[in-house]
Amino acid sequence: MLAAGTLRPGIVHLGLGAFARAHTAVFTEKAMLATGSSDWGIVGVTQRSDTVARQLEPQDGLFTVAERGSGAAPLHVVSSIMEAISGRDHPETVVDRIAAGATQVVTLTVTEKGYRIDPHTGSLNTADPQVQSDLAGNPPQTAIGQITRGIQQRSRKGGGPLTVVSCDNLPGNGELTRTLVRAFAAALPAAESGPLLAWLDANVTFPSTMVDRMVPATTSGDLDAVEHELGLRDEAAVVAEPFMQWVIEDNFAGDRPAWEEAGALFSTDVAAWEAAKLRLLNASHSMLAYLGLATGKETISDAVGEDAFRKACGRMMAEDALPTISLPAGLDGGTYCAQVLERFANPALGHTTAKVSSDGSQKIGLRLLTTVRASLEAGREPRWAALAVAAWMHHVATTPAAGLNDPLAAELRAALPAERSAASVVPTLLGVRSIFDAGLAANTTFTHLLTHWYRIIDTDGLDGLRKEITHD
Ligand code: CS2
Repeated sequence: MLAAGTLRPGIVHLGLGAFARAHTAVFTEKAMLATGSSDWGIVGVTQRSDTVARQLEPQDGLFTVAERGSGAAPLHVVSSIMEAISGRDHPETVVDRIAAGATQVVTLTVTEKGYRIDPHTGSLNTADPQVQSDLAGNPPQTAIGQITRGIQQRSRKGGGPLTVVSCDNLPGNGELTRTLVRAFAAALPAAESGPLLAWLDANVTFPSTMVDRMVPATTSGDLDAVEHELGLRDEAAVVAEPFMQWVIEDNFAGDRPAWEEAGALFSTDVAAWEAAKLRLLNASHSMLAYLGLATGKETISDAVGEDAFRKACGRMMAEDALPTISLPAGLDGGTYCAQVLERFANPALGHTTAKVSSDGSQKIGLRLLTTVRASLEAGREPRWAALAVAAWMHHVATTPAAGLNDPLAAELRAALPAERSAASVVPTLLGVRSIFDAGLAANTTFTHLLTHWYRIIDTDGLDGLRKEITHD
């Protein structure tokens, strides 16, 4: 453990959820311990609620990581977080911390929807009311608003260079974050945007990364189990699988932690790592979540325990996704897919299908439709990826309004027809332009596949799926 009171605040982390605590905070602690440095203390910022900040505050930022599954390490208390701030309640403090001289790096895990992307332009959604409020000069509530205002204050103080490291499951997450931050800066009054953009372009870099670790939501049962083992109640404890991976583009404007000492890989090929992870691991994860929900499977390990679903995932990865990606050097496709299925099967993790199903409107485009488009363009039928998309459609059409955990829930519900058959649901949801482009929606191969699978899920359920998947 790092000695209490010795840390200096080198990193501001936006989005202090369970993932960040089990991934970014662990890598950073390991890097400091390996190099004897204390310069990379993390100032953690919660985004939408202050819960984690309130939990960590009386614990001096300390929290436990409980690994679950074969090869799990003993409980580990992580000591790299030196301050936890509620970004909702103290946005100005967040801006100050980003502008502070000691801060060299901003990391972020705010999930796909946290970026406020306009799906039609791929840039910042300036119609979003919170983005508008941030642009109007109110204390910034969005991650992009906080970063840009922090950079602005830093530039005005004549501060040093800064590196912004996105750690979310988005392709080209560094370049994307740069685009969004620049779009925010460009939308400010000209007297502000000119100098800000010039400073930003000269002093701030945005490396891309690929992050990987399965981290379920912590349950009260997990907290009790940790208390039993630790002898202390830790309200901020997180559970995670033993596996963890971080691939980072080495494009830092200033100094950085020696994350490679903690097992991170610095690579010039992050895009290939990210595409492989999204189209293989995350795509299968979503497939299992929606098929699992349709057939009463509570966890991902239950879902992958169903032979037919395991087979469907395997075939989606091998037949649909793999031919659409160029794997990075050092990654063997077959081994990776087998390892992914084995990780999903971890019975101790308790990763719920409900949790992985959340925010589908933000995920299926990146995880599944990329494969669908590339396959269709190459003249192949994306049979298995279409099954996953049909399962998502079924989830949207059959989940009661209040239960649909998705930022587009209202729009999706409003689009749905009163009569919910394959023939009505599939074309209606294909009409949601923020998810499906017109070309994809008009593609008859894709529409037929979706209708075929939707019908089986909806009318024949698990038995029908078993028959269709295994006889094929
Ligand atoms: C999951 C991911 O919830 C989800 O959408 O697919 O959070 C997944 O567990 C991680 O990306 C694994 O690295």
